[in-house]
Amino acid sequence: MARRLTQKQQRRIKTNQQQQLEQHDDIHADTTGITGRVITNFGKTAIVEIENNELVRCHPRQNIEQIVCGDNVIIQKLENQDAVVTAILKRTTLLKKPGFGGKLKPMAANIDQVVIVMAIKPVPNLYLIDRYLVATENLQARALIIINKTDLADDDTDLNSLLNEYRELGYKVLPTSTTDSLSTTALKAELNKRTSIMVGLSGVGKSSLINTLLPQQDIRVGEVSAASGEGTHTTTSSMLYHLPDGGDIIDSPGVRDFGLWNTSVDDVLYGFKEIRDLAGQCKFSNCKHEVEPGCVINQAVDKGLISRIRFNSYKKIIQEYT
Ligand SMILES: Nc1nc2c(ncn2[C@@H]2O[C@H](COP(=O)(O)OP(=O)(O)OP(=O)(O)O)[C@@H](O)[C@H]2O)c(=O)[nH]1
Ligand SMILES: [Mg+2]
Ligand SMILES: [Zn+2]
Repeated sequence: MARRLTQKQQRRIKTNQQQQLEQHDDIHADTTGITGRVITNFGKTAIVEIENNELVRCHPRQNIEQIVCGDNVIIQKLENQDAVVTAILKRTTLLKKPGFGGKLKPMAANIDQVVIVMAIKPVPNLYLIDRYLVATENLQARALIIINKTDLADDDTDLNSLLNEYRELGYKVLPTSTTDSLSTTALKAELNKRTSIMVGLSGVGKSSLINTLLPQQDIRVGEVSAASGEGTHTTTSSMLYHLPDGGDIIDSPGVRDFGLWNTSVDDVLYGFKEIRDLAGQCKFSNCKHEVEPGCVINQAVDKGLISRIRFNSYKKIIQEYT
């Protein structure tokens, strides 16, 4: 349950926020110092990588906005104490996730690819994939869909129809298993030259997959306990790793949703590329694609040109998130 703040606390937070806004310009103007990239952050501490792969323990200057994994920052080293992050450089993208009370909080920055990881068992949830895709499209990042744990597939698993559903839309879909090195080599090729983030429910194998790509690092990998279905060594904070063949990958804690709070109907439409491509052709320019006559989207669904499952996801996201 969200923590309730007293009126006094609320007033103090308001004043603090006001002060932060006023000082904001100063922070960004202060760009003397050493440039680095945030590898991880926990509480009030960040680990920043500077030149020669040196890792520096830092604290953000008090008036600075929340820094996140993947941020490019300016730091100042101090004698006999932790360094200070004095500025955040302009971000190309900022991925957010809901924090306590449903308020969005930043999760990772400067991402150009979102790797959506599903496990083949239990059956991948297409509605969840569609929600991740809407957030990814709106982030202007590339989406890569991974169906992991293919070694667990049995005769009933219809892997191909799953793969094709999204391949037909133009998304790259890779089946993987940590026991199949060909599949992880294919994954490695997709991560090259990009900053990617792994997202997906807890226990689908995000950390395990990253582990297969790194020479020595031992990321803690969770055993999904049969009783609770919860991961026990679950990843608790996002962490950026360099891949030996190029590219950076951010491991993130399992999240059910990101970036879909305060979403507009237009954002949701933008998230479904096959629907957005047709939307301008409806008879009425303000068509909501519900029961209007001359709705090209509904016609395309009836003709099988747009998948009914995807159209249902579209309607459900609008209902739940806008
Ligand atoms: N059979 C099989 N098990 C796998 C595979 N990948 C991961 N696992 C197992 O799945 C469990 C969860 O793996 P993790 O890598 O911790 O999952 P995660 O997605 O990082 O989970 P969180 O950090 O909680 O978000 C572990 O017991 C892994 O050994 C796979 O390809 N096949
Ligand atoms: Mg993990
Ligand atoms: Zn329409």
